[in-house]
Amino acid sequence: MAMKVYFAGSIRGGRVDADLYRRMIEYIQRTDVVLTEHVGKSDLSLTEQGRERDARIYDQDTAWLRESDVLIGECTCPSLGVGYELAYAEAHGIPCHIFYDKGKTQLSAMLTGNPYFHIHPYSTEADIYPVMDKILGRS
Ligand code: 6K6
Repeated sequence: MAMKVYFAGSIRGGRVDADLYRRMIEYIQRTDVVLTEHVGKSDLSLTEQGRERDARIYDQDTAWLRESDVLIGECTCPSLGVGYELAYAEAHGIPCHIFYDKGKTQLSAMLTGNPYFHIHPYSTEADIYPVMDKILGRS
């Protein structure tokens, strides 16, 4: 059965890796469902929406998190929102897989130091996809 995947990637933290997020999302979507497809879109709004509209984003995203089978995060670009989502997922027992480009960043010790998280440093984008296959039970 298709897995429900919560894909987490930086939005207001910076969109430098948005194209990578889109490719990772498309790869997951070959067999599984991505609840957060918007994270890979190039045209999404980065500006603060006001407390009320942001509250709707928070309510929707936390509902999706609770119903997801797994969180896959791309964490090369640091994001407060993604950090929050990881802690929220842990609190709800959702398995979390974190990818980051080890040539570009060093992950926070609050992630690498927590054995709950499955951490996947990579050197090139091509390294990501075989690991993703394992996470999604394709190999
Ligand atoms: C509307 C349509 C597309 O984007 C929007 C408005 N913003 C957000 N919509 C949905 N989820 C969001 C939005 N802003 C942040 N998030 C969630 O936080 C995503 O699930 C990302 O994984 C994470 C990014 O956090 P920041 O701190 O980098 O924004």
